[in-house]
Amino acid sequence: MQTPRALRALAVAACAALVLPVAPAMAQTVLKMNISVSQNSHYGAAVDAMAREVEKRTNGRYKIQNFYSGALGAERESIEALQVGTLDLTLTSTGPVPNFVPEVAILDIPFLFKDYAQARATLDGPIGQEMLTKFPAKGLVALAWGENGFRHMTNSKRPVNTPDDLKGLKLRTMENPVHMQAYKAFGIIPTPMAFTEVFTALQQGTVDGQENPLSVISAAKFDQVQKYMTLTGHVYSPALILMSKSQWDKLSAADKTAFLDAAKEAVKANRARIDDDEKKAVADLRSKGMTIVETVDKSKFQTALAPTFAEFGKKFGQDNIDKIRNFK
Ligand code: EAX
Repeated sequence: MQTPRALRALAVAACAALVLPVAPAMAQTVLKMNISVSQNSHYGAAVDAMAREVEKRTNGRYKIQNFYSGALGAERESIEALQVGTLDLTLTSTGPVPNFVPEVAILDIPFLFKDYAQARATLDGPIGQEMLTKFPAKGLVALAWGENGFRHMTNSKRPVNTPDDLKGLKLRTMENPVHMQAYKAFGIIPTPMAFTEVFTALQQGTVDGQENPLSVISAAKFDQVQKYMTLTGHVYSPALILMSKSQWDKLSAADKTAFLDAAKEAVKANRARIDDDEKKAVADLRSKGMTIVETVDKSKFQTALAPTFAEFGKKFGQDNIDKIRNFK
């Protein structure tokens, strides 16, 4: 039997419920972000930082759910999904990007960037920022330049000390026209393939080798399917944090700023992880059984590419190439 006291309390609560407005539960929008490599990587560090920062800077109104190792598709598929709005965000290499925004292709020319500092300064500077303005017309918003890293050659056949050692190797490449054109000049048989298929292709010998930055070679455990690596550093591979324009257009001005600031923090985490991988990965991969050629005469590889550089000069304009190469 309820006491008079309890009954009174109940009556008061009922009245309050009728009179006082109930604070609406805070609406939270969950956005999906997909990457091609594992969480324990330079991309995983970036997108996890992005998720933390977005939730913090929007007071929980936006939450990013991250998908790793190409769970929602490889890089080109992710970009297509952003365009049709079935995916919200991705961190992708520039590999497949020229298929969508051709102006970016120039960045994939071999030996264009001298080192990480010069590459980062160029992308964070007017040349890189101007390129980001080309994306909205393709249904994409480029929030920031991330990084994949300087790419190196691996294979299962033989050590590579000079370009001649590359002749006849069937090498997986990104779906990138500039890379494929250049690698042909080395006598490589370029085999474009989505990243999500590479480990199996190496394991089954469908291809002899591949080329990627140390961060990717480590994260993807390519030491398990590749015997030889040479630190060619033949291409600097930028990356991009992309958002679907349809999702971006729904953001308030304040939330647009929050996403841009979060992307900046993501890039800091991305580059810091790469700096760390660059220090540790060679010893780690060697300890796992890889035979690694650390010092190569890069001028030999550049000489082998001379005819292709001339073609790139015509295609992109030598002055545009020099502007990037000489940017400080
Ligand atoms: O962006 O496809 C590649 O080789 C890329 O380097 C990888 O997906 C990370």
